[in-house]
Amino acid sequence: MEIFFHKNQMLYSPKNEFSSGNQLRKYVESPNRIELIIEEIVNLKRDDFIFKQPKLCNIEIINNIHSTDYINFLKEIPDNINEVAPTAFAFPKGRISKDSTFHAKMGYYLFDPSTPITKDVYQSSHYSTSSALDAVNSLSNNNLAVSLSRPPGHHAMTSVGGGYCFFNNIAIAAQQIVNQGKNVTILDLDFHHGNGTQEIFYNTDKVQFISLHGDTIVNYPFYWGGTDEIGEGDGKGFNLNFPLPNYANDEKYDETLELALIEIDEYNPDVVLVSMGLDCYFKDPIAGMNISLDYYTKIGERLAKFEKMGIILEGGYSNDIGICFTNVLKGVIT
Ligand code: SP5
Ligand code: ZN
Repeated sequence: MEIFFHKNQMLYSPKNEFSSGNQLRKYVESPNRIELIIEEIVNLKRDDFIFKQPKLCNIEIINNIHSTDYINFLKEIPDNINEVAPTAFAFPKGRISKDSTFHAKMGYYLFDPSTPITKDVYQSSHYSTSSALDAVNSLSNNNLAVSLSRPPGHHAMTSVGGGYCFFNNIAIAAQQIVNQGKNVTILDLDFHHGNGTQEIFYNTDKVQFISLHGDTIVNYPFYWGGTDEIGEGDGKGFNLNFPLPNYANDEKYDETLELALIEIDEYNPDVVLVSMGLDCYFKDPIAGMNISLDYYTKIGERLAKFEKMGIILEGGYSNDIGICFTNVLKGVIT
């Protein structure tokens, strides 16, 4: 099994974020998350787990999903920007000009202030996406692939980033498979609803999107993630949300996961891509579910039946993220 990751994904390392109102707090989506995961993978001492560096992908591939002006916004960070976040938003709708200030552009291209902009955001995001793409491309020769994508991706929409996400890594990778005439299921197991992935594939039947998440009436990202969001047009019936009650335990989660897996069997995709967040873990500092370390192995066991699968990292912020992640891998492999 090949595990994709590039050291330039570590460059993006903001100090603070605005969160839950007006409090400034430490940015939890840190490069250390990847270090913890790599450390645990190395500890497994399996010579069939091979780390690979992705090659930087062509921007046209990202442009299949994200608009040119959004990509350029992230690419053209002014030299004097150190670490800034938007505080005024183009809500409910607005306009932007090439002469707008950078502050104004941030409020147009980001949907929340927890996504700080630094000079490294583009470079790290480009490599994060490249890792996901190369992992998914490796599925033509292998049945299983892993991408340690960071920054994560599932909150990023076509033309707006948010929730620590800039490029929607899994969506960009899924689109590559669709372009080969195949169908994909994206199973999103991050604690937070994958609103970006949902938006991107809302009108297509080529990608089935299934998300299990903390109920968004009371949890981030708040405005999406209900059971009534089922897709539109050709996509109707191919978007499935499974909101879970706060502090749902292993048993409740497993019951719901089984329902989701039945839906995937019915859809019968060529490839399954998993948005693997580890923030349902009971010790996660920002989320609110009650999943145990052992249950992460069980999740892996449940996923093991898929013939072609790519596991793409999303969130997960506890110091046990490495153990959570390798427990999933152990479950998939055995
Ligand atoms: C990829 C991903 O997991 N993104 C998550 C982004 C969540 N951002 C805002 C979280 C605010 C949570 N506030 C919780 C306070 C806990 N005491
Ligand atoms: Zn999350």
